[in-house]
Amino acid sequence: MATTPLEKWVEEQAALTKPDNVHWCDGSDEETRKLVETGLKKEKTGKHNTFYQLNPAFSPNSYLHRSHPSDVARTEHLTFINHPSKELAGPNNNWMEPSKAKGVVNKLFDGCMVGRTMYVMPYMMGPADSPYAKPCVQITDSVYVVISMKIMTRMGAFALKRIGSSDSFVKGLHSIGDLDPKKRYIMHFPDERLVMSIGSGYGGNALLGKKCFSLRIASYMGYIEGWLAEHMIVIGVEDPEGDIRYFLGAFPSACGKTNLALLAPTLKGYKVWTLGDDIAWINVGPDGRLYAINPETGFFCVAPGTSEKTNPMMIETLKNNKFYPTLFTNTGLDVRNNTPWWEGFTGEPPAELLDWQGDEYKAGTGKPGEEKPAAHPNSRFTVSIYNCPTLSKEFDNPIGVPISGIIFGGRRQRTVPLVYESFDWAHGVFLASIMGSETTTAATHQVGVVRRDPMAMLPFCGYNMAGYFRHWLNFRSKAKNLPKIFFVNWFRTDEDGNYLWPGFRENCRILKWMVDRIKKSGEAPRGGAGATGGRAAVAAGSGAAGAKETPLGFIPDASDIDLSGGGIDGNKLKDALRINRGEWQKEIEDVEKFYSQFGEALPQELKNHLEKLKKSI
Ligand code: OXD
Ligand code: MN
Repeated sequence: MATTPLEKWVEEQAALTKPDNVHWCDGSDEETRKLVETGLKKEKTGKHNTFYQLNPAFSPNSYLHRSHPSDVARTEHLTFINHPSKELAGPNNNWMEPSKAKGVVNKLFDGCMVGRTMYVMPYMMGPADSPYAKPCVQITDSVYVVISMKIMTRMGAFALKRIGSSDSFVKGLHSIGDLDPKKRYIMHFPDERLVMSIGSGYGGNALLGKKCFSLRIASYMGYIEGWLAEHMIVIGVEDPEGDIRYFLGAFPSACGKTNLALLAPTLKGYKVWTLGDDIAWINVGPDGRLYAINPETGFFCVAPGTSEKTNPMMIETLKNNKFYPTLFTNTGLDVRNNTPWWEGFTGEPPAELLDWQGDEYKAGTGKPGEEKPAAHPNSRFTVSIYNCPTLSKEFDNPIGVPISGIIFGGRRQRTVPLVYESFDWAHGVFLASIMGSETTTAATHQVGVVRRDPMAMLPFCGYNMAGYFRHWLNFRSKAKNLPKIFFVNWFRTDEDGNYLWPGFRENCRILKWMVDRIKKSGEAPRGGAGATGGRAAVAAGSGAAGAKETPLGFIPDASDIDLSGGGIDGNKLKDALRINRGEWQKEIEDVEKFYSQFGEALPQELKNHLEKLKKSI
């Protein structure tokens, strides 16, 4: 007999989905071990085993998972934000009237767990003792999802304790259903703090603490409550004096976000400390500055391209498996070594290789449409952040870290300079609102076309983006000593399509320029001796941290970037820093089209900035 709102909710979901058993997860290591064992045997629900044990000499406690071939990425066209009004969902979201949406999914949930076990997972997003953390409960019928959530969140009885007899917890109901894409929906009900997801086991669709709650629902909660939930990495950059400044970084999927979060700098004396690679919750802290926590405890990363060269710290993270299982999803399998393999991991494919569907690997012809990768381009690994050798000692700090800089980036071959800095907060919000990026495979849409992706939040903002932009602008009066706002594009190419900037570990040189800009403006690092108050006017040009004023903001000269010991071509760097005015005229037309969807709701201040940019370009 249910006595608390939580028990009552679980009872109702069990009555709807009709599982054979209900298992309340305690989040213990013993439970994890038993569930992995279950996954190593055949589950009744799928053709494949859930997990295949990989070579412990490569990474202890690691498993390969092969998904249904149609279930390999987020499905944005089946993702809905069901506010009572369409206006509140905005042109940036799919919308259904809430009771209609419930009708659609309730039919699919009805009896979907017959013959299966229902797992009830109490978990926290954020450190359990953080005032900014949120208690949640997700129900699922997938062992893969339970193990993934165990890696990605803080799961256990402490979440139950925090919920107690209250009704204030975030609810997630998930079933893989029959994995039929025609019966797949990811439905969000922001008013009820509820997500209902059926028909997919893919991370972004099925780990409901991640994109669904920590971005879509949480961004709306932040709008109401005065904070921000953002698609951002959190890092600390340590300089040779040992001072650490914290940055946030927003990039659309597969733009090098994780590589930046675990950067191993090539510049002597610099270190990057990792706090998060995907999501940041940002609050105004006790001293009025912005503070960020990462609500997650793991990485869910694109595997292809990850190597000793591109991300040595991530390779160490994968091999350094101490606490939790590590999952590899839809990678290839090196049969002789029983290790995962993906394009870009090592030079040549191994001699005996299975592709991501478990078939013998046969290289394609290489013609467009006929490439046959061994690993799915959106294959992933799920690994605990506590394995990370560069994990910041502030990671579990309940109030998070004070933010000195925010970096926005995208993938643009021709248009966007390598780095620039906004004139001020509002100008930075404007520039972030017009961000665009060439698309990748993390969501199922066409690859390689530019899509506008403000703050890298287009697929994740749980309400009308016009209101979201206004919310960002309002931090001017809510917070003190706002961070500087920077923009980067690691992907600028020459006429022949060759990259102009080496990227990866060399990106530390751009971070150094940012740190110098912050230092020059008079901000002290955390715990540093200098004043944290009023920012001195930033002189343009000349010397360390130099920059010149351009229509886009402050842009460094090639000579302002520290190229010591790197063998980096200064002429190419010059090209990478150039504003391509012809491209920007096209860009502005595209932005005008994007802005027009928001009509009158779009803040006038942003329209003014666009007019100004148009004139000066
Ligand atoms: C992700 C994404 O999975 O942004 O992080 O798609
Ligand atoms: Mn992401």
